[in-house]
Amino acid sequence: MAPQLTRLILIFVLATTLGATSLRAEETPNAVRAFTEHCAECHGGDRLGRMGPALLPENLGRLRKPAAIDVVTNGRPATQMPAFGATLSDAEIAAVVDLIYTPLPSVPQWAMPEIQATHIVHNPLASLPDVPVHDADPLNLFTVVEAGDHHVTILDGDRFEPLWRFPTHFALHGGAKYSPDGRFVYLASRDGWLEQHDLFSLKPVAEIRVGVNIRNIAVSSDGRWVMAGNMLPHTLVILDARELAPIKVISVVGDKDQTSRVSAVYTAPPRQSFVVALKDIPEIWEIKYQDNPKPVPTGFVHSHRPGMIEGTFDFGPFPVRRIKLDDYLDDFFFDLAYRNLIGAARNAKNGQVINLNVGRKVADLALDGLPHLGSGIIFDYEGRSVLATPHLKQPTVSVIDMTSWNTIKRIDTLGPGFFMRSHENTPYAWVDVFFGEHRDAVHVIDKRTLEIVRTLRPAPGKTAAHVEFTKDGRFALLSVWDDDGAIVVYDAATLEEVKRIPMRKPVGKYNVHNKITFSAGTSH
Ligand code: DHE
Repeated sequence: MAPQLTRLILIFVLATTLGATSLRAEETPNAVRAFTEHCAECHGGDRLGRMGPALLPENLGRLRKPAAIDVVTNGRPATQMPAFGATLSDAEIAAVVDLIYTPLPSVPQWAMPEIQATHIVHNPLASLPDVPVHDADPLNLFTVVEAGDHHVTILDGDRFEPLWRFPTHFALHGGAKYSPDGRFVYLASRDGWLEQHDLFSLKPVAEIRVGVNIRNIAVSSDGRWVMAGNMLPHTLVILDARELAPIKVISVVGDKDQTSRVSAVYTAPPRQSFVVALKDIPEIWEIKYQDNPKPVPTGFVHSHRPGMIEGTFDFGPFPVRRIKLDDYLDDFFFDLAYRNLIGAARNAKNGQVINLNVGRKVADLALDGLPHLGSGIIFDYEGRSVLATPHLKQPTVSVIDMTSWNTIKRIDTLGPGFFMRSHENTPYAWVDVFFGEHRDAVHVIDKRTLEIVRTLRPAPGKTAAHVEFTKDGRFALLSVWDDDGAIVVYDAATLEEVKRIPMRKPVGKYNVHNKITFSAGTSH
C-alpha cells in the first residue's frame, strides 16, 4: 500500500474513533429512555396520560415548544409537575420536548363503540334496596378520596367512622358528584373511567370508560344525565345517570375546525344546563338538558349589540349554545343565581365575568396569580355578596364584591393555596397553604373581619389541605396529605381537634348534603 494511502486510512480510523468517543451512547440524549425513566410514571409510557395529562401534539394545545422546555426545566407551579433542570441536561430536555411534539403513529379511537364496549353494570338499580342498609344519616356522609392506594372511604359524618372502603380506578381527580337526592355518587379517574356507587346498599352500580383522559364530570340537577368532559379525545360524553349507559358523544370543534380539550364542565341548576369551558377555543358552551328546550334561532346568530345573544346553536337533543370570549378559560365559578360566570385563564393577567343571559363579558377582574376559582367560596360581608378565592401563584386570598366586581381586600397568607371552604353556619373560612415551606399550615379567616384569626398545623412537615364541613357546619374535616395521613376533625367553633382518622393520602372529601344543596361554602 502506498504510504500516502496508509496515512489517509489511519487518519480516517482515528477520526471515526475520536468522533465515536466524543459522542458516546450514554451522552447522546436518548429521548425515549429519559421519557421512560422520568415522565412515564405520571404521563404513561404510551404518552396517553395517567396521573398527568396526555403528552401528544394534539393535546399540548396552546403550549409552544420554548414554554414546554421551561415547564420541564422548572416544573409547573400549582401542579404535581416537578422541575427536571437539575436531573436532565439541556440536550435531554430538548430531546424529550421534541418527542412529545412528535405525533404517535395512531391515537386510540374513543368514540361511541369503544365507550359502549367498556360499560359494565355491576348491580342493576332494580336489584338494589329502597332504603339504606346502614343507620348513618345518608345526607351527612362524606366521600373521601384516598390517593395513596386509589381507594374511596365513605365516612359517617356524625360518628366519624368509616362505613365502606372500596378500590377505584387509577388517580381520581375533581370533586365527587352526587345524584340530586344524594343516593348515588359519581367519580371520574384521570384515565377516563367513570364510576357510579350506591350509598344506600354500599355497592358499586356501574362503570364505563368515556375517554382516554378525562377532565371532570357533572350531574344534571334533574338527576337524569351525567356529562363527562375529556382532555383526550376532544369530546363531551352524555350518559344516562341511572346506570351510565352512553347517550351522545359531542365533538368539541370550533369555527375553523380546530378541536379543543375541555377545561371543565359544571351543572347550572336554574338554567337547566351544563356549562362547559374549553382550553383551546376561546368559547363557553351551554348545553341544555331540560326535556323540551325552548326553540332556539336557526343557524348562526351574531350580534355585537349589547343585550343580544351571541352564539351558534346546534339542534337536536342537548343543543349547544356557543358564547365567544376574548380569552381561554381554565377554570370558572358561578354566582349564586347562575347568571354570571367568573372565569380565570392560566396565562391571563385578569379574570373575566361573563353574563350567561346576554352571552358576553361584562367585567374584568383584578385577578393575577391564577386564582383557583373552583376552590373559591361566596359569603355575605357587610351586607353584600363577596367571592373569596386563593391564588395558585401568590400568597394571597382575594375578596371581590360580586356587584361592583371590585377587589375589596387581599388577605396575605403564608403561601399560595389551593382550596378555600366555609359553611353557612360558621363565621370562619378555611384556606390551605398548599405550596412552599408552610404547606403544613391552614389559615382560619373570620368572614366578619376578613382577618386571619388562627393558623393550624395539624401534622408539622406534612401538607395540610382541603377542608369540608359536616352537614350542620359544626365540624370541619381537614386532610393530612400523606401516605401515612389522616382526616383531622375540628370543632368548627372552638377550632380544637376532635378526632383523627388514619387514611392513605386523603385528597378531597365531599359532604352529601353540602353538595346537593349547593352550599355557598363549597364547590359544586
Ligand atoms: Fe384539580 C378539582 C383542575 C391539579 C386536586 N381540579 C379540580 C377541578 C378542576 C381542576 C377543573 C374541578 C373539577 C370538579 O370538581 O368537577 N387540577 C386542575 C388543574 O388544572 C391542575 C392545576 C392541573 C392538572 O393536573 O390537571 C389540577 N388537582 C390538581 C392536583 O395536583 C391536585 C392537588 C391533586 C390531584 O389529585 O391531582 C388536585 N382538584 C383536586 C381536588 C379537586 C380538584 C381535590 C376537588 C376539589 C373540590 O372540593 O371540589
